[in-house]
Amino acid sequence: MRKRIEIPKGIYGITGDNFSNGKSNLDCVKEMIEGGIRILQYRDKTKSMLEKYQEAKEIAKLCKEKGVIFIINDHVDLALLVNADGVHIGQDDYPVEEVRALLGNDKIIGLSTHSPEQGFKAFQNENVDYIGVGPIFPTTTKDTKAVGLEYLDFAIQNLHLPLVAIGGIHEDNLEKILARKVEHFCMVSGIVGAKNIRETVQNLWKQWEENQ
Ligand code: 3NM
Repeated sequence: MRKRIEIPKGIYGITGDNFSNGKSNLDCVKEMIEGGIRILQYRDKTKSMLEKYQEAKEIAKLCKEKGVIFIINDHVDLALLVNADGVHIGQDDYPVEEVRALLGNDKIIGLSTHSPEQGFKAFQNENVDYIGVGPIFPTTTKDTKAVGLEYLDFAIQNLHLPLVAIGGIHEDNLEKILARKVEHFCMVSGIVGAKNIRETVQNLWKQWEENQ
Protein backbone atom coordinates (compact mmCIF):
# COMPACT_ATOMS: atom_id res chain seq x y z
CA MET A 1 0.00 0.00 0.00
CA ARG A 2 1.47 3.34 -1.03
CA LYS A 3 1.45 6.16 1.52
CA ARG A 4 0.27 9.50 0.16
CA ILE A 5 2.87 12.27 0.07
CA GLU A 6 1.78 15.27 2.13
CA ILE A 7 1.66 18.72 0.59
CA PRO A 8 2.23 21.99 2.50
CA LYS A 9 -0.93 23.48 4.00
CA GLY A 10 -2.29 26.93 3.23
CA ILE A 11 -2.03 28.75 -0.06
CA TYR A 12 -1.27 26.79 -3.20
CA GLY A 13 0.11 29.12 -5.89
CA ILE A 14 -0.36 28.68 -9.63
CA THR A 15 1.16 30.65 -12.50
CA GLY A 16 -1.06 32.50 -14.96
CA ASP A 17 0.69 35.22 -16.90
CA ASN A 18 -2.41 36.05 -18.94
CA PHE A 19 -3.79 37.62 -15.73
CA SER A 20 -0.60 39.20 -14.43
CA ASN A 21 -0.69 42.59 -16.16
CA GLY A 22 2.45 41.89 -18.16
CA LYS A 23 4.51 40.37 -15.35
CA SER A 24 6.42 37.21 -16.32
CA ASN A 25 5.63 33.92 -14.62
CA LEU A 26 9.10 33.96 -13.06
CA ASP A 27 8.56 37.42 -11.56
CA CYS A 28 5.13 36.40 -10.26
CA VAL A 29 6.65 33.29 -8.69
CA LYS A 30 9.40 35.35 -7.03
CA GLU A 31 6.78 37.59 -5.45
CA MET A 32 4.60 34.66 -4.44
CA ILE A 33 7.56 33.03 -2.71
CA GLU A 34 8.39 36.31 -0.95
CA GLY A 35 4.80 36.29 0.27
CA GLY A 36 5.29 32.83 1.73
CA ILE A 37 3.97 30.38 -0.87
CA ARG A 38 5.25 26.87 -0.11
CA ILE A 39 3.76 24.94 -3.01
CA LEU A 40 3.65 26.20 -6.54
CA GLN A 41 2.27 24.84 -9.80
CA TYR A 42 3.56 25.82 -13.22
CA ARG A 43 0.48 26.06 -15.45
CA ASP A 44 0.49 27.41 -18.98
CA LYS A 45 -1.97 26.56 -21.70
CA THR A 46 -0.61 28.63 -24.58
CA LYS A 47 3.20 28.56 -24.88
CA SER A 48 5.21 26.11 -26.97
CA MET A 49 6.72 23.12 -25.17
CA LEU A 50 10.18 24.68 -25.59
CA GLU A 51 9.04 27.90 -23.93
CA LYS A 52 7.35 25.95 -21.16
CA TYR A 53 10.50 23.90 -20.64
CA GLN A 54 12.70 27.01 -20.40
CA GLU A 55 10.34 28.78 -18.03
CA ALA A 56 9.68 25.71 -15.87
CA LYS A 57 13.39 25.00 -15.58
CA GLU A 58 14.10 28.44 -14.15
CA ILE A 59 11.14 28.27 -11.80
CA ALA A 60 12.16 24.76 -10.69
CA LYS A 61 15.62 26.07 -9.80
CA LEU A 62 14.18 28.95 -7.79
CA CYS A 63 11.74 26.66 -5.97
CA LYS A 64 14.53 24.25 -5.09
CA GLU A 65 16.66 27.09 -3.70
CA LYS A 66 13.76 28.35 -1.60
CA GLY A 67 12.46 24.95 -0.48
CA VAL A 68 9.16 25.37 -2.32
CA ILE A 69 7.37 22.26 -3.62
CA PHE A 70 7.15 22.51 -7.40
CA ILE A 71 4.38 20.87 -9.42
CA ILE A 72 3.93 20.84 -13.20
CA ASN A 73 0.46 21.04 -14.67
CA ASP A 74 -0.48 18.48 -17.34
CA HIS A 75 2.95 17.47 -18.65
CA VAL A 76 4.55 14.41 -17.07
CA ASP A 77 7.52 14.60 -19.43
CA LEU A 78 8.18 18.21 -18.45
CA ALA A 79 7.93 17.30 -14.76
CA LEU A 80 10.60 14.65 -15.30
CA LEU A 81 12.82 16.92 -17.39
CA VAL A 82 12.96 19.68 -14.77
CA ASN A 83 12.92 17.24 -11.85
CA ALA A 84 9.77 18.75 -10.37
CA ASP A 85 8.29 17.38 -7.17
CA GLY A 86 5.20 16.22 -8.98
CA VAL A 87 2.52 16.72 -11.56
CA HIS A 88 -1.07 17.90 -11.55
CA ILE A 89 -3.39 16.26 -14.04
CA GLY A 90 -7.01 16.54 -15.10
CA GLN A 91 -9.80 14.09 -15.74
CA ASP A 92 -8.96 13.89 -19.46
CA ASP A 93 -5.22 13.36 -19.05
CA TYR A 94 -3.39 10.01 -18.93
CA PRO A 95 -4.74 7.57 -16.32
CA VAL A 96 -3.28 8.09 -12.84
CA GLU A 97 -1.74 4.58 -12.83
CA GLU A 98 0.20 5.31 -16.02
CA VAL A 99 1.43 8.63 -14.65
CA ARG A 100 2.47 6.90 -11.42
CA ALA A 101 4.35 4.26 -13.41
CA LEU A 102 6.29 7.00 -15.19
CA LEU A 103 7.02 9.06 -12.09
CA GLY A 104 7.63 6.39 -9.46
CA ASN A 105 6.26 6.43 -5.93
CA ASP A 106 8.17 9.43 -4.64
CA LYS A 107 6.58 12.13 -6.76
CA ILE A 108 3.35 13.93 -6.00
CA ILE A 109 0.31 13.40 -8.22
CA GLY A 110 -2.58 15.85 -7.93
CA LEU A 111 -5.85 15.32 -9.76
CA SER A 112 -8.57 17.84 -10.61
CA THR A 113 -12.03 16.65 -9.59
CA HIS A 114 -15.36 18.32 -10.30
CA SER A 115 -17.95 16.03 -8.72
CA PRO A 116 -18.46 13.73 -5.74
CA GLU A 117 -18.07 10.71 -8.06
CA GLN A 118 -14.71 11.87 -9.36
CA GLY A 119 -13.62 12.83 -5.87
CA PHE A 120 -14.58 9.49 -4.40
CA LYS A 121 -12.76 7.60 -7.13
CA ALA A 122 -9.63 9.65 -6.43
CA PHE A 123 -9.95 9.06 -2.68
CA GLN A 124 -9.95 5.31 -3.31
CA ASN A 125 -6.81 5.57 -5.42
CA GLU A 126 -3.64 5.56 -3.32
CA ASN A 127 -1.69 6.98 -6.26
CA VAL A 128 -3.50 10.31 -5.97
CA ASP A 129 -1.76 12.45 -3.34
CA TYR A 130 -4.25 15.32 -3.35
CA ILE A 131 -7.23 16.51 -5.31
CA GLY A 132 -8.38 19.85 -6.65
CA VAL A 133 -11.99 20.54 -5.68
CA GLY A 134 -13.70 22.98 -8.01
CA PRO A 135 -14.32 25.22 -9.73
CA ILE A 136 -16.22 26.32 -6.66
CA PHE A 137 -17.25 29.68 -8.14
CA PRO A 138 -17.49 30.80 -11.78
CA THR A 139 -14.07 31.49 -13.28
CA THR A 140 -12.67 32.54 -16.63
CA THR A 141 -9.28 30.98 -15.85
CA LYS A 142 -10.51 27.49 -16.71
CA ASP A 143 -13.18 26.31 -19.09
CA THR A 144 -15.13 24.24 -16.57
CA LYS A 145 -18.54 25.04 -15.09
CA ALA A 146 -18.65 26.05 -11.43
CA VAL A 147 -19.74 23.20 -9.16
CA GLY A 148 -20.64 25.30 -6.12
CA LEU A 149 -19.86 24.95 -2.44
CA GLU A 150 -21.86 21.71 -2.20
CA TYR A 151 -19.07 19.65 -3.67
CA LEU A 152 -16.55 21.28 -1.33
CA ASP A 153 -18.77 20.40 1.64
CA PHE A 154 -19.14 16.84 0.39
CA ALA A 155 -15.38 16.55 -0.06
CA ILE A 156 -14.59 17.91 3.41
CA GLN A 157 -17.00 15.45 5.00
CA ASN A 158 -16.26 12.36 2.96
CA LEU A 159 -12.94 12.47 1.16
CA HIS A 160 -10.07 11.96 3.54
CA LEU A 161 -7.17 13.08 1.44
CA PRO A 162 -5.69 16.56 0.97
CA LEU A 163 -8.24 18.83 -0.76
CA VAL A 164 -7.30 22.00 -2.61
CA ALA A 165 -10.27 24.35 -2.96
CA ILE A 166 -10.03 26.15 -6.30
CA GLY A 167 -11.90 28.17 -8.87
CA GLY A 168 -13.23 31.72 -8.80
CA ILE A 169 -11.98 32.38 -5.28
CA HIS A 170 -11.45 36.10 -4.71
CA GLU A 171 -11.42 38.54 -1.78
CA ASP A 172 -15.22 38.91 -1.90
CA ASN A 173 -16.00 35.20 -1.46
CA LEU A 174 -12.87 33.99 0.31
CA GLU A 175 -14.65 34.06 3.65
CA LYS A 176 -16.99 31.28 2.46
CA ILE A 177 -13.99 29.07 1.76
CA LEU A 178 -12.01 29.92 4.89
CA ALA A 179 -15.04 29.50 7.16
CA ARG A 180 -14.99 25.82 6.13
CA LYS A 181 -11.47 25.52 7.54
CA VAL A 182 -10.02 24.27 4.28
CA GLU A 183 -6.44 23.09 4.67
CA HIS A 184 -5.45 24.10 1.15
CA PHE A 185 -6.78 26.71 -1.22
CA CYS A 186 -5.78 28.25 -4.47
CA MET A 187 -6.31 31.52 -6.29
CA VAL A 188 -4.87 32.13 -9.74
CA SER A 189 -6.16 35.46 -11.05
CA GLY A 190 -6.72 36.70 -7.48
CA ILE A 191 -3.00 36.39 -6.78
CA VAL A 192 -1.12 36.93 -10.04
CA GLY A 193 -3.53 39.72 -11.02
CA ALA A 194 -2.95 41.60 -7.78
CA LYS A 195 -1.04 44.90 -7.88
CA ASN A 196 1.24 43.71 -5.09
CA ILE A 197 1.47 39.92 -5.20
CA ARG A 198 3.70 39.62 -2.14
CA GLU A 199 1.38 41.65 0.09
CA THR A 200 -1.68 39.87 -1.25
CA VAL A 201 -0.19 36.48 -0.43
CA GLN A 202 0.89 37.66 3.03
CA ASN A 203 -2.66 38.88 3.66
CA LEU A 204 -4.13 35.60 2.49
CA TRP A 205 -1.89 33.72 4.90
CA LYS A 206 -3.09 35.91 7.74
CA GLN A 207 -6.73 35.31 6.89
CA TRP A 208 -6.22 31.57 6.45
CA GLU A 209 -4.36 31.24 9.76
CA GLU A 210 -7.06 33.16 11.62
CA ASN A 211 -9.61 30.64 10.41
CA GLN A 212 -7.71 27.44 11.26
N1 3NM B 1 -8.53 24.43 -11.96
P1 3NM B 1 -8.98 31.41 -10.64
S1 3NM B 1 -10.49 25.95 -11.51
C1 3NM B 1 -6.74 25.98 -12.77
O1 3NM B 1 -11.65 23.30 -10.74
C2 3NM B 1 -8.10 25.71 -12.26
O2 3NM B 1 -9.95 22.14 -11.37
C3 3NM B 1 -9.79 24.42 -11.54
O3 3NM B 1 -8.32 30.16 -11.35
C4 3NM B 1 -10.52 23.21 -11.19
O4 3NM B 1 -8.51 31.42 -9.24
C5 3NM B 1 -9.08 26.66 -12.05
O5 3NM B 1 -8.44 32.57 -11.42
C6 3NM B 1 -8.93 28.12 -12.28
O6 3NM B 1 -10.46 31.27 -10.78
C7 3NM B 1 -8.62 28.86 -11.03
